[in-house]
Amino acid sequence: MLTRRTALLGSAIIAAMSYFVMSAHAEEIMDTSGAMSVDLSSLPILKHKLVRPPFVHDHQQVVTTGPSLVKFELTIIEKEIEIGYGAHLQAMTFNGSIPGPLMVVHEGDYVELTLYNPEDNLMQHNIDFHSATGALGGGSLTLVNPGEKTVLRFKATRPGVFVYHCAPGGPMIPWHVVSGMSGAIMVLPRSGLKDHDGQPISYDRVYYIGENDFYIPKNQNGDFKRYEDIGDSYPDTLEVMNKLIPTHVTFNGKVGSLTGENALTASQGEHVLFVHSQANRDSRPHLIGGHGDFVWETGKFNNPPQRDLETWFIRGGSAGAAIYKFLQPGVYAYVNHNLIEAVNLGATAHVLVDGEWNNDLMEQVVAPTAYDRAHEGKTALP
Ligand SMILES: [Cu+2]
Repeated sequence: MLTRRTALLGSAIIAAMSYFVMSAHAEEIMDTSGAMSVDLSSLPILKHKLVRPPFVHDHQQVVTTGPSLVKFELTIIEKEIEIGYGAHLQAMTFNGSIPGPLMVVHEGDYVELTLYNPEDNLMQHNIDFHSATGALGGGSLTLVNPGEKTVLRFKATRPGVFVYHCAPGGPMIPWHVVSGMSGAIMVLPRSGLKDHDGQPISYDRVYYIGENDFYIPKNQNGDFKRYEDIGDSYPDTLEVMNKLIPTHVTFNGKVGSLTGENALTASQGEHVLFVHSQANRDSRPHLIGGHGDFVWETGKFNNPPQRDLETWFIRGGSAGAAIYKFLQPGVYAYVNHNLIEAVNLGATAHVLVDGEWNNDLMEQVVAPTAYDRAHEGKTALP
């Protein structure tokens, strides 16, 4: 029987070993000490305070200036989070939210991230930006022990929406990711988004939906188990993870985090940009009652958007973006259209849209009512 102490020790050893394997190679092939220094002192500096998803910090869609140095800060927080259906996750998070916040910059900007790993955390962490070039996306330059911070700068050379996630080496990587350590960055073209014909398009609102698959162990009675801390949860969680059957598939870290009182809102006629990331597993967003007017399924804005989609595909390890102009008022469900995952495992959001109903697009011609049984079955095929 594993005690908390041995579990912790075990995972610390695994973390140390996998880091050793990775860093031994990294040191052989990647010596950054002799590299030419880059003078960015003439660049304007932008500092953005990150906000909790589904919301996104204020930003311009189009910029007419040259590149900026854009500074962000992330603090890694390990804590227990109730994720729904009576389950608690020993979570590892960027800034305390699942997913971590969406960062927005423009193509050509320099992104400077200060990453804090507070002293009361138990684990080593780092960050791999899929939008960055080299050094495992920054992962091999940002490994921080509890009590340490690090600063990474990279140039955002490719426009699009990209995942970032923790990747501290070996078996720690999937565990940290399915414990909540992922988020996304949006690198906008400097001249803004373009439609299929290269014409400018903009959005009135943006929401960031991070999808997660969670693997919460159960006891012999089928009840979800709770753990003292992150290390305590590791051995059982690994066993569930390796079977690849999630107990939860959620948007924004919790069943119901974007429904009911937490539903997204929009107004008829508004163009809403949905950024959807999944760092670990495939997904298939669908807006029930609406469409994807312009969809960058792979999330990369140098490719023309697809139009009029009903459902789009988010590959595990990527983020996608979709713009929809809401044409009717009402409640829309934004789901992962694996409906078992949407309805039974949690991957559902709601969008409440105000406005005036348009009978030209849809009308209830006859409300549900009893009918003359004599006509029953007349339309059935032979
Ligand atoms: Cu981590």
